[in-house]
Amino acid sequence: MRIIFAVTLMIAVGMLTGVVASAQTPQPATPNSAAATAPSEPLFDYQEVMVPMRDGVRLQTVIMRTHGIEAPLPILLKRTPYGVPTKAFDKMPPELKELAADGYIFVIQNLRGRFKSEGTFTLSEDALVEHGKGTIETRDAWDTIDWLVRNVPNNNGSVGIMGVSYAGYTAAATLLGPHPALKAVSEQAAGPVDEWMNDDDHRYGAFRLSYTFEYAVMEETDKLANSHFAFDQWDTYQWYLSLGPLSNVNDQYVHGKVPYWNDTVAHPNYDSYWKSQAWVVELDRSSVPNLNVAGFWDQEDPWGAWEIFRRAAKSDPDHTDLMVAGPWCHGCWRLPVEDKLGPWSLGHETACEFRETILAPYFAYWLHGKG
Ligand code: PG9
Repeated sequence: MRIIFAVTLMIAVGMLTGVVASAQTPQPATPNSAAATAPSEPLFDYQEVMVPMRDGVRLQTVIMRTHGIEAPLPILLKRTPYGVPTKAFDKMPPELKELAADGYIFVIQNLRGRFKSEGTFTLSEDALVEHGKGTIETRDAWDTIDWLVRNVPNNNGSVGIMGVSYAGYTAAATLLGPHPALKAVSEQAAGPVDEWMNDDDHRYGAFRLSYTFEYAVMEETDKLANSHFAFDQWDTYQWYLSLGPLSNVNDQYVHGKVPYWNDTVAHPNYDSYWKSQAWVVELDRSSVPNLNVAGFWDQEDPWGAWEIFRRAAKSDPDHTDLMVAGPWCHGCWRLPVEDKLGPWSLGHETACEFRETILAPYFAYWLHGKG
């Protein structure tokens, strides 16, 4: 482990109150002045496009350029199964504030088979490894980046990819076959990397029933939504206790319609089904600068991030395999402020500090050439 920024953090809360604000932040209207009636400037220019992949499948993609910056800007991509914004953000999302101040073309894309993206989404096949070529997400990211640098007006030719959890996995999967324009990756709470060994659905093979069932239902019952299973009682622990054998999930509730659930219960052991999806075993070098982020208190993906870091460190001559870990739950460094663990004060703000002093400078360096 070459470089670890253990984020037990450095700057006092008081010093953080003046966090960088976007130059585009709308000013409060002044009563009885022209400004009171003039429409405020948008934060972003918005466009939705369908980006073609090499097999003809087109992916729903939103492009949001920081408004009001004329210079060519880098592209910062996120690839997600959870949906894309239907219009430009009219308030700055806290997790983008520090980045947006530098100016980016933010691109958010639905994975194949999710929402308006064409093709089929299956939780397992999307992580299937093709030796030497990565996963389907390695390939779709490559095609997307290729299209973006050729077609998005006024981009500077440099692309970054960033995301948390599933979008952390899709970011990390680019390390297995990066497009030449991809200059920086930040995979965050990135998992799973080996779904039977650890992360979301198992702990060394011990099955996490409620998480696996509810997540598979969420992603695989409706293409156009993140669905939540309709429990008929408040106490879901009791619901699971009363369920009886696992076969009752299909017999009584989802009737074989959730592929990932069917596959998971059909493969209780570490067999070729799981091994063929353990994409991280293909990772043996830091192919692109990568800022890996993990939370010490992440109950979903506590392992994948570290495993990616460990494997990428096998060949890292330029010291670009970086790790940040902090006192965070799953993705909690995106919160507006994070100075507590549950009810307990940590005595220190950690989320803005991470974004302002580590994340934004990292992308500014690799994509804007600043710093
Ligand atoms: N931990 C979630 C997940 C990632 C990948 C596969 C399955 C689940 C997530 O929060 O996105």
